[in-house]
Amino acid sequence: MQEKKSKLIDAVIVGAGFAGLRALYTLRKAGLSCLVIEASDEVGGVWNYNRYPGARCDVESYDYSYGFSRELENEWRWTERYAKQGEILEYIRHVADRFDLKKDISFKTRLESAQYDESHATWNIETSKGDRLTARFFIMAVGQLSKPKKPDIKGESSFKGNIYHSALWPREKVDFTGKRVGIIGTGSSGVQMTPVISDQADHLCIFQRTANYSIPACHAHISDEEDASIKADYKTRREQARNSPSGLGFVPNGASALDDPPDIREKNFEEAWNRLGFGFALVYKDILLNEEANDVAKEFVHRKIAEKVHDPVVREKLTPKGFPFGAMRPAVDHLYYESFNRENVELVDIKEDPIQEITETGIRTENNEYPLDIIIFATGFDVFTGSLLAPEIVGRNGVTLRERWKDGPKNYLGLSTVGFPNMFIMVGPGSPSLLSNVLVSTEDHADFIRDLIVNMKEAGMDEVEANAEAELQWVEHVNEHSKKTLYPKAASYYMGAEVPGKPHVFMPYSGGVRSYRRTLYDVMDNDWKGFDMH
Ligand code: N01
Repeated sequence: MQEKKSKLIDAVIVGAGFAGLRALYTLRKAGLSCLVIEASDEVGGVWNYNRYPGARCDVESYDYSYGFSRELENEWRWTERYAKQGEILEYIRHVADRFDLKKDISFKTRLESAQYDESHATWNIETSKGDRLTARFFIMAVGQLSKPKKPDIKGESSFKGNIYHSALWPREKVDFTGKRVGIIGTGSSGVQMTPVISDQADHLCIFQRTANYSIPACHAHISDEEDASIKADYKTRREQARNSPSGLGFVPNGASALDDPPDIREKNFEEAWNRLGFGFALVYKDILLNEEANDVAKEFVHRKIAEKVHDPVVREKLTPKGFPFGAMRPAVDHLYYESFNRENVELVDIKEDPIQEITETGIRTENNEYPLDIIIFATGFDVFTGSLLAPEIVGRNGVTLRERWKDGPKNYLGLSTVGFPNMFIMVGPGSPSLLSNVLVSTEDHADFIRDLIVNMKEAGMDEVEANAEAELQWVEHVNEHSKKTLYPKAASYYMGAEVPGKPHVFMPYSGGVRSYRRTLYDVMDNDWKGFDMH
């Protein structure tokens, strides 16, 4: 990759994950010169970093993939219903090679700062390599789960064993044989790695602060017949996903959980539990909207946990309390609850017995000591805004994005922020983002940004920026819509609760990908309403 200095580039895109690559493909095809800057030496974003044992996607492979190329769809052969991290990374590498994307990616290059130059309507961008780039458009495709979060626990540096974070997992294999392992955190990452590590380790301690819900993944290999049958009508499947609220590839049930008699409801729950993974939460239209409907789903799930976990004390601790089912993102697991029936697995409730320090030989809680050889932080991320606010992004009049968003993210459609012309954010706060199949959201955003830029160029405009009133209304709409759901009833990352001191506002748009896309089309059809162009 040749260093590109001072030459005016049409679009600098930050991040070579699914979103950045799709933006690169799409904008390049529209005739724009593009450069992607990527901190790693690899494409893949989160799928490049989260290499922990058991890492998989909980959206079905055929839906968690790009829909822009029929040839790509037909030639790629998924092997499992829910792909493992390695297979997804192979897929992204394949896409990058197939469409010759790497020639426009500068690897091992981190964004340091971006400053808007009002006199030229361009962005001046500085990278960790010392490059100074000038771009007409600046696109942040940095992902929502890309700034790992690790608690500051006293004594960590004294630990004689190895410490890992789920999202910064080494490329070489970690051997757990004969080891005493501790996992801190029971979100999706902790839940996925628990059964795999418990198979290998001598002893595994799970340090749980909040019990969350988990739904069985129902893994399955894809037969040649199934692959052929999906590919024969892939278009319909894609349309179904695009037109469902979550962007997942199945038809949601339009009925209320309260309308069906208990025996029918039980049958529907049972079928969904054994087939749909994350889609279980959508088996009735109101599970995530109405507390009463949620309670019946919750009761079913609590029964399932009880059937799986033998020890009554452990069962009680693993049963979530105090928030609606699905209000915090549930995990999708393979034999998570069952792991706690193993002799070598121990659950430590750190709400009851908080961690005091990491010692040379393990973890000391208020009442106990746990000798360990390996400690794993599965403690998640500074979600939604972490990676957007890490670099110094300076808009009009020297105002930084950090200052502009100090009370929470403010933007129009999740895409554009007042005071930051010609800058776009992909799949971030204010858009369906993590409340959707992010591949559907990614493609919607890439296409919308392309259409907007092409339109601007045709109209001879230099600058585009969210209009202050449209931004205000959108932020209000995102907040108001969240109140129709049960999401705000849990202290989760949807609410900014994962990082102490972070503004408590609802981050993603909860209206679903279909209605969101309709809004995008409406904006396009009405002369890009809500955007000011100069
Ligand atoms: O992170 P999390 P994750 N002391 O934030 C605990 C996606 N994903 O990496 O709830 C002790 O969910 C924290 O406890 P609490 C998916 O969107 C997808 O697991 O804050 N514990 C929680 O238990 C997912 O939602 C896939 O009380 C601390 C855990 O750490 C998102 O990534 C796979 C703590 C963090 O859970 C994030 O998942 C993996 C502290 N100081 C991830 N701080 C699939 O596609 C935090 N915790 C399947």
